Amino acid sequence: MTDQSVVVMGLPESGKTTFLAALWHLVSEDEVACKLKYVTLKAGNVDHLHEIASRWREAKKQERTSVSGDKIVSMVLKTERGEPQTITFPDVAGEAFQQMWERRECDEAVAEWLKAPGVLLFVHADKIVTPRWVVVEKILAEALDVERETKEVIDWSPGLAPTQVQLTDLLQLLQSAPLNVGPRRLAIILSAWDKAAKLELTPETYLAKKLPMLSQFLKHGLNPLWELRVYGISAQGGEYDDKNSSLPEAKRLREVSLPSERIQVVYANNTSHDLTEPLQWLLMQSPP
Ligand SMILES: Nc1nc2c(ncn2[C@@H]2O[C@H](COP(=O)(O)OP(=O)(O)OP(=O)(O)O)[C@@H](O)[C@H]2O)c(=O)[nH]1
Ligand SMILES: [Mg+2]
Repeated sequence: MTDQSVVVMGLPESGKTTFLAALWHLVSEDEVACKLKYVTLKAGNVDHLHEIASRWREAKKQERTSVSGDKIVSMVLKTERGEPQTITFPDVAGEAFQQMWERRECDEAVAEWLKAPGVLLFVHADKIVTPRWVVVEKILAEALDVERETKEVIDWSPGLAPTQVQLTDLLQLLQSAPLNVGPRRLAIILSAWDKAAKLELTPETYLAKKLPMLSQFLKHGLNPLWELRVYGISAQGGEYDDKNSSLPEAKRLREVSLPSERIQVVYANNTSHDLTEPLQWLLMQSPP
């Protein structure tokens, strides 16, 4: 058996825990065809997985992962050729990654995880903070005939930086000492893809349109030993209920007879329900 680590990265509320919840349901219930099959679960994380998967099945949003509450999730999955692989992923709070950008700090435990050869980088497709241009805002305000708020001056802080700036910096940190470990596979996951799908773009084109600087960095600034794929993933299939809401969409999703069929995974022009597809790619040996 080979042991592999996959690190799940992403700014706060980028869809990391929801992905793990849906993955656990998918592999443990075996309702649809998947590239990797469930064999067994390693100790230490069972309660967390059951809890998040149960929320997922009930079409309820996940709780925010607390900074002190990172959970290590470790499961044995089998490839199509029958080879078992232990895959370990930490369910880390997004604040840990934001802190790397804002304060140039990182816990030792998180730094160790960040040396994994397989990286899943989550970006919530519908919560991208874009750069704001004063000139454009002025033109828009005039066109809409609304008064612009100009009285309050807000000091700049790193947390206000656009999503693509923060993510490009995180990737640069992974390519610099002490985290530069040589060849890696990077899967960028555009989560909540149900929100983006109406534009009918491939995930790669969506990324280039919505996060152009990150897209250019991926083309020209990535370590040449790294390999990249961009996925669009809807781990929920639509909007789930939170504490205060009871949405018709969540009700519709609860009524899908096989819950695994809520999941949508898009790579280039192919669509499936198989969340293990990016994992299988991350675990594959690169050609020599
Ligand atoms: N519409 C839609 N929303 C999603 C999907 N996946 C995640 N979300 C929403 O995205 C938000 C964040 O999801 P989480 O899985 O909690 O994100 P996280 O990255 O674990 O967040 P932290 O624990 O704060 O770091 C929640 O409101 C989810 O309901 C999806 O497939 N579709
Ligand atoms: Mg979380």
